[in-house]
Amino acid sequence: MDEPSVTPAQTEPDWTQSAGPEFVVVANRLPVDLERLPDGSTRWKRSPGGLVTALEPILRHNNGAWIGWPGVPDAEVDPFVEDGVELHSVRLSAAEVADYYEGFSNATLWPLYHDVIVRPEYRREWWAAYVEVNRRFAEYTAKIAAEGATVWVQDYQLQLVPKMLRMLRPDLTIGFFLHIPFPPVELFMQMPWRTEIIEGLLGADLIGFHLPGGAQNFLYLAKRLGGHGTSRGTVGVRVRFGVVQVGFRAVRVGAFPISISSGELDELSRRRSTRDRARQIRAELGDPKYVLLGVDRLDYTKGIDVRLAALEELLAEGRIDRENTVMVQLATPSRERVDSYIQMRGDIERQVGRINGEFGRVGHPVVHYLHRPVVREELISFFVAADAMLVTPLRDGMNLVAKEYVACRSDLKGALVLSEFTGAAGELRQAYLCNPHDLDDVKDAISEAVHQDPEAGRRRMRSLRRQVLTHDVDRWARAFLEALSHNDIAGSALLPDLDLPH
Ligand code: GDG
Repeated sequence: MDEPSVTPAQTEPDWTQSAGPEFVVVANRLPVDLERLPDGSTRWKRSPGGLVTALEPILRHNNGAWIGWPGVPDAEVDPFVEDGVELHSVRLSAAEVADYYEGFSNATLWPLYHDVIVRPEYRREWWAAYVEVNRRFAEYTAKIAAEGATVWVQDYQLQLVPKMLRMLRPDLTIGFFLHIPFPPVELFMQMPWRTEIIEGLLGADLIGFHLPGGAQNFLYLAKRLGGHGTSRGTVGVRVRFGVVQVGFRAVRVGAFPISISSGELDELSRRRSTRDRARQIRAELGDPKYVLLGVDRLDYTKGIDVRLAALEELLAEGRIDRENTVMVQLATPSRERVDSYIQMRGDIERQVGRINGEFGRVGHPVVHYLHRPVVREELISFFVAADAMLVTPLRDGMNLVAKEYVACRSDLKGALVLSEFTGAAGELRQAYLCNPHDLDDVKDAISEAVHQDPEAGRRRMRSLRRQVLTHDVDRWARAFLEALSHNDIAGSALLPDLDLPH
């Protein structure tokens, strides 16, 4: 995010001579964002993320391509090559951004898949745009992929692409990975287009989720909805041991918990410049005894309100000392045109104001709140500076911030407070785990983390780091792609012991 702007060195290959890429990533967004400047000109800005870092070498070695939206409506961009990877832009109109992206993706699917924290809106015109845009991505992929290529489709915005693509190009190997939770049947059944979505996903050869629970939810729904319904009832579907048998085709389903570039973060966090900046941050905060930190996209799933409510009560009860404790909340702007996000931003900013009004002093607020992205180096310094990291989502597919904090603590200091409702909680068992729906539990976890015995804290951090440093994002990508390339591996190897009703 917010990295220095760059204009990638663009080279114009001769597309007519190309046999097409053998490995294609299809995602809602490209790994670079197009920016429109006030004077009407445009430039590219890198949007580095774990996914890009993990996939870049694989893309480069396999004559790879990335298909995605460049981030601004109505942009006509020719394909270009950056760092050995072909980047192909899919054009979205302003109306499609509103209906497919802000509407169906972020006001229907996002809340439905996150346990309906906010009520999902089911609008037929949004669905129509979702189908249309998914078709455009599928057609584009079908047009450029080499014969027999491997295609990896990413995330909830593109769930119809696997089936559409298979119909256009049966020669392709298709993988799909969902980055957010997959909901239980009782919630998913709300979706008016539930059959279309399940069948869309079943077009893949391998469907990956972060956790076995999501995979299990999907398998149950595949059995219930796949191959049923009106005109689609011609194909039989059987579900056994992590494999959905769709006619003659086997679709494998598995859990692949994503991670981060742990080694790189570890290295960056040890640098002198990072540590100096971390000390400086603490000094700027008034050298308090305890620095608490939250880092999130400003999203209602992240439970920013939960941790603020817990802090407010802990301060009121004197369990946390207002004189020597400071909290920093970095909240990256997100989905700012979606109604529920506008409402939530107001609520959180009122909460911050109330806490500071009640417990702060002039020149010494208790909560420092930033509603803007910070550059990566600065973020790493914040991780190094914080005594306790508060990660309290009501629901989160994985939560990379929790893993990033751990990767940055080679000093074995610091404590992680982590919601049980994140995917990361499955691996980070030595965190101070809490139920974000139980405010007393969150308060206890924060208080324990802040007042932890240093030796016990070091033991916990050592164990957390062992997990994060040995399970990085490369390992995640390799595990998925190896499973995808070995069609003969039974799904049971990926997802053992599924106890499914038949
Ligand atoms: C989705 C799923 C799943 C945040 N603020 C700044 C900044 N960030 C970076 C963090 C982290 C990333 O953004 C956020 O990742 P999360 O995993 O925490 O959350 P989502 O954006 O909701 O991601 C999630 C993930 O996909 C991957 O599958 O884990 O569950 O919801 O890397 O560090 N980076 C910079 N400045 C900021 O201000 N540079």
